[in-house]
Amino acid sequence: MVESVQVELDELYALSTAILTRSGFSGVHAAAISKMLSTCQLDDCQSHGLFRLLMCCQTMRGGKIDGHILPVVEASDSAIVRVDARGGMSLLAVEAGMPLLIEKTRTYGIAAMAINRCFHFSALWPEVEQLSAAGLAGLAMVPSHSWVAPAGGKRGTLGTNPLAFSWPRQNQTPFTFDFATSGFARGEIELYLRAGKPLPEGVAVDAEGNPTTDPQAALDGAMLTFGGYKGSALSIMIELMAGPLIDDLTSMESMAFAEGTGGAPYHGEIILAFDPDHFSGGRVADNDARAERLFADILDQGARLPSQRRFEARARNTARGYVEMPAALHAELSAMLD
Ligand code: NDP
Ligand code: PYC
Repeated sequence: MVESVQVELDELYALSTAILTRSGFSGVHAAAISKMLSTCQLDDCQSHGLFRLLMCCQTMRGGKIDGHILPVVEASDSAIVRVDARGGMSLLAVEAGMPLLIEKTRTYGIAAMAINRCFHFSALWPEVEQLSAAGLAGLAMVPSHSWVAPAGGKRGTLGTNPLAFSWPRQNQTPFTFDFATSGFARGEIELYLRAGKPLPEGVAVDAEGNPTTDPQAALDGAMLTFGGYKGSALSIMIELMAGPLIDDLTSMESMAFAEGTGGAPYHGEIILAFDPDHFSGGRVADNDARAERLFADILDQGARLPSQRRFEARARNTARGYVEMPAALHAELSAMLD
């Protein structure tokens, strides 16, 4: 049983910005990162909430990131928005390009944002939910480091490669999912290690390629994709779409670039956006109702929609004014300011 502490919502952002600025990030980078981390923590996303401050600080110590550089949005008259993060953290680049992505999607019906040369550590759902909040459907993907073996292999080639999708709904929280294409996110395995808990079967192999439930052996060996060859194929697609397609690094290349310094992977990100007004031949209301019948039939069976747990956590934590997080993590983060 992991001992937890209650942390007031105001403290999340303040603790995060204080740690990041002390670590060497500029005020604007610290603000963008802290907004992401406290948003995730509010929704009880433990693996990509304030826990990821440790990865951000390790990235700074690794010496390859520029904690002050500002992204540049490149001019273009096509449906593609290109943002050069110039070796900084991804989140300011997303903020810089998102308004133009939304504008171009409304103009063309479909548009894409390619972010290049960014360090990336975060969840993707807050990004695709900016699109669904604007009435658009969004799909985002990134590679990471080559920690994950392809189906049938036993050596890390692929990243944990998250895929996120969000679909706008009238007067409701959106339909959103966001998951690693590895069976477990690496952050989740790190949390198992910290909690002293064994992994479930089928998540990883050790350095000799034997199945393991030991989190440290999994981190030292290779992680496995979810769904066997199906998750493996999706993961390869993400390598291609957020790597060579947008002229950026694969997870293997990101790992080589890191030269063992640890911290966040360095690569690109692609975000695709779709405007239902352009696709639905003017029958948006009919198509909204069709989507709602689909969701209703799922819920009717007692199944839940992805992100339902997250939205419930947000409502609960907002109402009570605090989140719960592992006491050891909170103590470790607080000690970083001593
Ligand atoms: P999870 O396995 O925790 O959850 C994946 C998704 O499935 C969520 O949308 C979740 O909704 C939903 N879900 C879970 N259980 C059910 C269920 N029983 N029925 C329906 N839906 C369900 O995600 P991961 O651990 O794989 O990833 C966690 C985060 O890590 C993601 O935000 C991802 O972006 C991030 N990540 C980032 C990486 C990077 O390189 N930047 C790499 C890998 C991961 P709910 O939240 O409501 O439970
Ligand atoms: O949890 O797999 C992960 C991860 C990689 C980069 C950031 N998070």
